[in-house]
Amino acid sequence: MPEFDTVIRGGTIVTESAEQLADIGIAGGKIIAIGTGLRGATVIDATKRLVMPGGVDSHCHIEQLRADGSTDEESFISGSTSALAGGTTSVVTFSNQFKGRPIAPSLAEYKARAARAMVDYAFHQIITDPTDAVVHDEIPALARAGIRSLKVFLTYDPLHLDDRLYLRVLAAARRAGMLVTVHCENYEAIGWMTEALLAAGLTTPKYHAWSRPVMLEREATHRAIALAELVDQPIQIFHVSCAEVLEEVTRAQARGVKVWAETCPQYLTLTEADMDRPGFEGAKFMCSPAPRGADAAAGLWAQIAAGAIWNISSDHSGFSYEGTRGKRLAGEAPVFRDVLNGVPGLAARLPLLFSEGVSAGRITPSDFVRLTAANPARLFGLAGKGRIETGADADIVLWDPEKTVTLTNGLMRHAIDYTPYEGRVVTGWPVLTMRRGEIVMQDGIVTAPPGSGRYLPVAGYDFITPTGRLPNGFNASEFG
Ligand code: DUC
Ligand code: ZN
Ligand code: ZN
Repeated sequence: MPEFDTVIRGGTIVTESAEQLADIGIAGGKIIAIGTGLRGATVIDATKRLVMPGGVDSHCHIEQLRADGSTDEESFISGSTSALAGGTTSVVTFSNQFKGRPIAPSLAEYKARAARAMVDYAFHQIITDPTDAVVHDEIPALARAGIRSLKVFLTYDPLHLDDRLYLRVLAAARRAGMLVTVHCENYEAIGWMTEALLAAGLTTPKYHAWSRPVMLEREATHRAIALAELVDQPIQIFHVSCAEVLEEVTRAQARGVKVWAETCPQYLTLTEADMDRPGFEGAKFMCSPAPRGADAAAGLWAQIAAGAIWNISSDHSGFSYEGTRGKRLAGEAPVFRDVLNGVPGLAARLPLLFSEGVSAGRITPSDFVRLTAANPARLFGLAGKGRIETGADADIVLWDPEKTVTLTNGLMRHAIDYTPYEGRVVTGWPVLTMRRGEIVMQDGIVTAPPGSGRYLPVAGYDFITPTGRLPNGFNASEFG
């Protein structure tokens, strides 16, 4: 008699702390046992494979709503296909608030769209307009509905918040028991630099990086942390682009501030030189913060090895190169100011990190699991995700650590017409993805039906409890 629905037999199980040659017994979509000689109705041979938790991508823009009623090109179906093809089983995506409008209607529409997903999903709520109604009624209602993370932008028209508005969001998050994630760049300085560059006739994608150099990200990161410290509100700094910015985070951590840093594969693999390709092609590599100089990746890898980066997400934000919905939304070859920022990376995230990290000897397989699955699940309160242990969801990826693949856009399985990683050779590849005990991708073929993903409501969790250390002991968030 089989003991389990499925047994994954004979692979090397990788957790964030250990590697172990063992079988996994799965029933009812959960991991029930880890041991040897397990018997299952279905047996998956994992000989010579690494058996790792399905990836948790805690920062990806999928089918994000735009103010004019349209959406980003990546749908929940294409985005899920791309994620599963790349070994990712859970995502956190972005519900948007539009200035002058309440949150509830756009969140309801976004939830309806997300119901077609094939990955499991939670939401961050972007806050662009923290009115009294938003901070006192809508944000607490979000927490009750299972949304426990807010995203704010310190730059970008029309999203950015000034310091006082940012403080209002921090205070509301503290009252509601939420995490705040922050896009850190200095709005005013970028605006001023952009005007100067355009006035000088410097308009091509290369100058995107010139308009927002490292010190503007570093300054905003410092400010974001200082204000979070004023309120005693835990935050995550999103998409840290280089080690100089990370220093602001590690100095604050040494003071006991609850702040975590995320980086993304684009900052480990692309550089500002990519935006200097002929014609408009540099637009394919434009994201914010901008990819930095040639030595930035080495600095980040050293910090990753030292444990200073909490997790690595894709910041998947796909805009096609051709056509009129993506990079050319504002014209055939618009000035850099008018090009949509973002690069697609849902499917490429794990293979790039495995190859550049594990295969290149910079991190261990356990580090890889911690950065791409366990830590994001822990930080965003995704219960049962990102871990191979009894009781956890059976979200599992079988990895062939030897397989060499040349990345092409076709392999990315997204709706975007290019990948910034075209032609890059990686070593290590996901060959089977299981989501809650079901095989949803095998050898590149994605079989999950639309709508089979589940919403992951997040309950209150201790990891993001404030420290209790307030300047002068005065809790301004109770009054502001
Ligand atoms: N920067 C963001 O902050 N989000 C989406 C893409 C980008 O480049
Ligand atoms: Zn951002
Ligand atoms: Zn983003």
